[in-house]
Amino acid sequence: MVNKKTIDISTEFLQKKFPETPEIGLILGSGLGVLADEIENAIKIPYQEIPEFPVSTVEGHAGQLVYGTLNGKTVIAMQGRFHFYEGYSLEKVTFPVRVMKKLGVSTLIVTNAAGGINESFEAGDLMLISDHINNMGTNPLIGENDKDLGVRFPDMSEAYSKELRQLAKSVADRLGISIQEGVYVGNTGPSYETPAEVRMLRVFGGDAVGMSTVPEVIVARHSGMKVLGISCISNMAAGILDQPLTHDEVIETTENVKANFLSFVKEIINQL
Ligand code: 6GU
Repeated sequence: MVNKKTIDISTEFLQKKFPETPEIGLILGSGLGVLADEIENAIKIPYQEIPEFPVSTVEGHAGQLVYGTLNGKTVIAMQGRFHFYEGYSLEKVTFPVRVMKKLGVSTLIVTNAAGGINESFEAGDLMLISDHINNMGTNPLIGENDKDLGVRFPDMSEAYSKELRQLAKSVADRLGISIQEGVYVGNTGPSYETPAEVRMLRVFGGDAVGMSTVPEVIVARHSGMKVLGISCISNMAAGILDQPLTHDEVIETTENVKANFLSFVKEIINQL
């Protein structure tokens, strides 16, 4: 179970640094961290400086929180997230979401790079997440439930807000950006799927597959936040095209859709 005290300690540390309550939280996926560079009057806080935040076990920087304004709204963004495949428990993976909630965030925009399962998709597409399949074999809420954080058995029938999806679709229309919509499958990684696994996930109803997002969204819903999810289809999943998957391709594609992604998310925030 999450220790409320640790949430409070991180939150109080951050509140002292922030002049106002952030209303919108952003989790930025692989290659999509550039959105945080657009935040005005930014206050940047490396994760390792935040007491009780998960510590990076690998060398290099795990990432940072970026607080400030985006289109007039007060936001807090995670530039870099914690992944299950890195060895963090799901409690640690989702800890920043608990802190965002405690800070006052009511709407969470979650982004990721994902592999396309739906054969009508192509690399470079943006996909609104309509729903997800938790294929991680575990759940961040396992353990004793703290009633102050949410109910024991949270409803997941509208994990991704219908209202926010409608708003996102009207924004895409207006900007002339074409978007897909579909079901995101959360796998643990770090190996990519085999072609047989991709066929199985397609039969299961998946449209895209990645290694994140599902735990964070479960915790966001447990804590009563509204969620909008956006996947950048960085590549087609294994076995669809006759080519191997590389992380370089993931980064290269996100580089190419950056401009669309930025204007899309910024305009959604403007409309919130
Ligand atoms: Cl093909 N699979 C998974 N699990 N994650 C990905 C991906 C594929 N492409 C980008 N991220």
